[in-house]
Amino acid sequence: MAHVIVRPPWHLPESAITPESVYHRRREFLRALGFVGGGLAVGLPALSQAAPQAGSSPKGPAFNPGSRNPEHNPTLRLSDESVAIGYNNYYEFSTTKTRVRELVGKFRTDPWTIDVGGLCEKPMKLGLPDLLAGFPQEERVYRFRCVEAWSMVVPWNGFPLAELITRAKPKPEARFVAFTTVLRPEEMPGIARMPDYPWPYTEGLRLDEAMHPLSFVATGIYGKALPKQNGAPVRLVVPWKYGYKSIKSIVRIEFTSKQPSTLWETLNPREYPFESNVDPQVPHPRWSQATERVVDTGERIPTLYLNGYAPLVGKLYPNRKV
Ligand SMILES: Nc1nc2c(c(=O)[nH]1)N[C@H]1C(S)=C(S)[C@@H](COP(=O)(O)O)O[C@H]1N2
Ligand SMILES: [Mo]
Repeated sequence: MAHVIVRPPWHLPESAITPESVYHRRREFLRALGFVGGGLAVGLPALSQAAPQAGSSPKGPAFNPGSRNPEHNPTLRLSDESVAIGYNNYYEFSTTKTRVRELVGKFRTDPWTIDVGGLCEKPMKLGLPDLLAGFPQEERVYRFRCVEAWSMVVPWNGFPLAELITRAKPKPEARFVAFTTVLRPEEMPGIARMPDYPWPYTEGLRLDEAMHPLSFVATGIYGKALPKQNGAPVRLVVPWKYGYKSIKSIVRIEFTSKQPSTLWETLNPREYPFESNVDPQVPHPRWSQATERVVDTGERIPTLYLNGYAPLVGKLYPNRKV
């Protein structure tokens, strides 16, 4: 009962928050986000100078972006980097997307350790250098679809989650993988504002979903180490599921036999069920999922089943009911 008392402004469709007209021109959109001051008409290069990032990249081992894997969406137009790193859902800091990067200053992301354990033969503790040097790095362009009905196209740097899982050697009883975000209320001002949330942020996948070659461990974005607001130093990216499955700033990966609980499913299982595949035919209880707003252009486009990844991952869901 504790977790349903608060009714914060979570997960409203974008159209409910901001008038459509704001999105019709990019410059106006960026102004709405606070990227443009004083009504000056400035171009994008000037914009990024005008908006230095409070959430800069973490210090630490040399970041290696790898080279772009041409198999993934080679023809998609990338979203503006300034939007991807300035329009963030990270509730540990703020529920206001444009505020997150202003509030990450105290968050320490170096040193960092991921504890891999549970039902596996080779539990491990992995530091960021282990992740950067111990796995084959590459860049992948992925569609990214938030449950709130907006989307981006983002180049992530990192490696397939399957590489890490294989190394941990899950036991035969392992059927799920549970992920946990770091819990540091002293550095994360949003936590105290939402005391009824079941922190830390948790997420999970079936083991076969986690082993799918599309499931990605990201340490970078746009060829640079992840900014704190995007989940530094390491996060998950599951491009065929709603964005909240792509958990940020991971400290624990655990193999389990039972389906793990997740923050969003605990808060509201009807709206945020464990599976949470992108599906235009399954509306959110409070809004349609048939279309999505491309965040940087304002264009509205149809949403694709499994976010366009059905040819690759559709066979994981033979019993889809629509
Ligand atoms: N720990 C944590 N991970 C999180 C979230 C969060 O609030 N906390 N928000 C999720 C949601 S709703 C989305 S849409 C994406 C946003 O990722 P981005 O800010 O890099 O675009 O992160 C996901 N991962
Ligand atoms: Mo989201």
